[in-house]
Amino acid sequence: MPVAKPESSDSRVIAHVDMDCFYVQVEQRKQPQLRGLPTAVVQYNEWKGGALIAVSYEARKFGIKRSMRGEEAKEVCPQVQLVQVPVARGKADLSGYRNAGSEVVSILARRGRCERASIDEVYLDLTDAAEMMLTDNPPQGMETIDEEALKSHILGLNNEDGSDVKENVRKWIHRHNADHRDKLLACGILIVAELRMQVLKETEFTCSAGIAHNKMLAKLASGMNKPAQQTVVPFSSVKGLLDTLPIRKMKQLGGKLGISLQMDMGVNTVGDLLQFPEEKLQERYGINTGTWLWNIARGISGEEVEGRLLPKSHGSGKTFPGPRALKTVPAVQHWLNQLCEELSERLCSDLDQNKRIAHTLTLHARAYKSSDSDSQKKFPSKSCPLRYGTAKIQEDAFNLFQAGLREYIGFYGDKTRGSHCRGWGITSLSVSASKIVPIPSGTCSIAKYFHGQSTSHFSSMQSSDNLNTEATLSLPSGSECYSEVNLSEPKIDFPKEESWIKDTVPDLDLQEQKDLSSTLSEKTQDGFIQEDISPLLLSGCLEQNRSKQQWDLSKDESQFKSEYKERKGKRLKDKGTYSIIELFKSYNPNPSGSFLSHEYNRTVGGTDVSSSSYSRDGEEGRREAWGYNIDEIDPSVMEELPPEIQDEIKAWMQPHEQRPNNMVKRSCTISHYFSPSKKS
Ligand code: DCP
Repeated sequence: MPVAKPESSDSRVIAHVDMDCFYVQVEQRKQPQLRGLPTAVVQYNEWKGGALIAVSYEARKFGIKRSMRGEEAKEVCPQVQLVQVPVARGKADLSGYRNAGSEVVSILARRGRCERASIDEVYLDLTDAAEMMLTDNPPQGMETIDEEALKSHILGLNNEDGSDVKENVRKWIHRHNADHRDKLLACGILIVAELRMQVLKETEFTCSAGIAHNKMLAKLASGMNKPAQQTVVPFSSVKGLLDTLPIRKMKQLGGKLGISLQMDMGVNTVGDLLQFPEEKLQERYGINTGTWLWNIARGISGEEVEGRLLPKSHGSGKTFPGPRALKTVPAVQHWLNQLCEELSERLCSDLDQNKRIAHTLTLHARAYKSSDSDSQKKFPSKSCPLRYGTAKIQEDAFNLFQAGLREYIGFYGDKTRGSHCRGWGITSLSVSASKIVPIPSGTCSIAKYFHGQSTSHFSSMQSSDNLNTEATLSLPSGSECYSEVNLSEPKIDFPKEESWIKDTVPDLDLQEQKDLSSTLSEKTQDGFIQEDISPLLLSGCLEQNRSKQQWDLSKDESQFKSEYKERKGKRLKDKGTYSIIELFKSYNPNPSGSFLSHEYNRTVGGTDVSSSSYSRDGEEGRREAWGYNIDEIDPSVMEELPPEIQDEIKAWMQPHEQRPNNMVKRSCTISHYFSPSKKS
């Protein structure tokens, strides 16, 4: 948790903008006849009319809530309009909502640093815009104040009975004797009101906002008055707001920490925290958390608005509640393939539109064992380096699932080997791609080449040879009795099927460490070394075939550790090459996933296409076949390439007669980087 910088935070102007009943608004824009009617968006699902995931404010007046099912909503309000979430690949398709969110973000980002926090939430740092307004056209001197700004709720403003609320707001904004902080907030009020009106004009969506001196307070405020309103927290009102605020309402205190504060420390409101000295909180919860708690009690938060318009990760998931739980490996694979296909599409468009690449693929699942006392055991999440291409993502995700399932079923699975009853069920599956970074600027020309060929090449790689059978899971074959598992037992819950990955995406650096330590400390029961070790470990090991089969399974722990150190050292040494190596590795179309394949080691003169292309005559042909001109390589890219590739490119750029003889042979390396290799 960030440690605050109290001295600077008072003079910032931060807004949190949250769309109102967002999915409903998106559907109402598509079907304008629904505007003004009690409407709810329902998750694709036939059971009891599906789960409500967004409810219009008109419907809320009838008591309709998000936790209800469609049929319940109809009972409460027969005229409620239920709209189904669009469906693609047998699951909810959220792309329309995501795109609508992007439309809003592009408008909000016009006045300051903008951080997209979720599918319908944005933080804005408007400090510079407010300072500028204060200099050029201060609100105190404005003759007229925009009507929308006058509708603001200013916490602490005395709106006694009978007083004209808008007039009070106007006076507050016009105050000449206000301190600098309040003057800045007054500018924030005008800027945010204007932005919200712009959003309405351009997208037809309404939103609500909180305006304060930091993110924490702005977020608290934005939910206070909805829909289509804005709430302001002047510095002088912070204490009053926090004194009575239930501790669990604070972001990050809804979970275990909040419970501990209540149970162990008797803290029920944020204000209750004020009684504890910082040292005491640090003693109990550690230095950082202790300081953070001490700060939030005083409304202090140094968390910066990150300039991020794009999501931190992409995810695709689906739940399979109750009787719909997946009970066979092929059923899981079927759904994983659907999810991976969607994920792959999104990764491609992110690459295409934003020039970003993702590095880590993670599989999450929820599962149950029907006849196991250890029913609390969670299905382990697994990660591995992400390789681009639908077939590869599908293959890797399936491998991650298999590894997770083995760990999950443990000895139980072994015991039932050969029997008909396996007794597990998967109630939710999701795949996500994280560690998304922009392609280093110098690599754009190369990326363009890869991207140009990627779609067709990768889509043609849909293979059936990656369909591992249950035998590889050490499970009995046949799936008949899976359906016999008693499914009345598992708890049926209906979380949303797909969700925007909010700030809950785990800190991957920490995750990597955890993954690594678990890899070092355990060799899985089946002798399969997990691939959810640090992706950096794998990327640092360029010569190492990533294919699991090629890991030396007999390695003991110390060998493994020393190898890790060695690879890590290499990675650090090759730091500058990391990003582009990752990029190339991701695009490496070799089905084995090997960076330096068998094919690469063949000498020139072999009959395979790639090696024959290194003859001088073949060189032009290869250039043509790639559709990529080597001369177009941005020189700045060179520094990022591994030394052997740099040598090779330099040699290519030299006049032919100056090339050292061995260069022809060495050019195999670059061919492997750049060429779409044959399927072996
Ligand atoms: N959403 C979802 N499943 C949930 C919660 C939300 O699919 N369990 C989707 C539908 C919502 C959107 O995310 O429209 C935004 O969620 P919010 O929590 O911001 O709620 P709304 O925007 O619907 O309503 P509000 O006006 O209360 O913010």
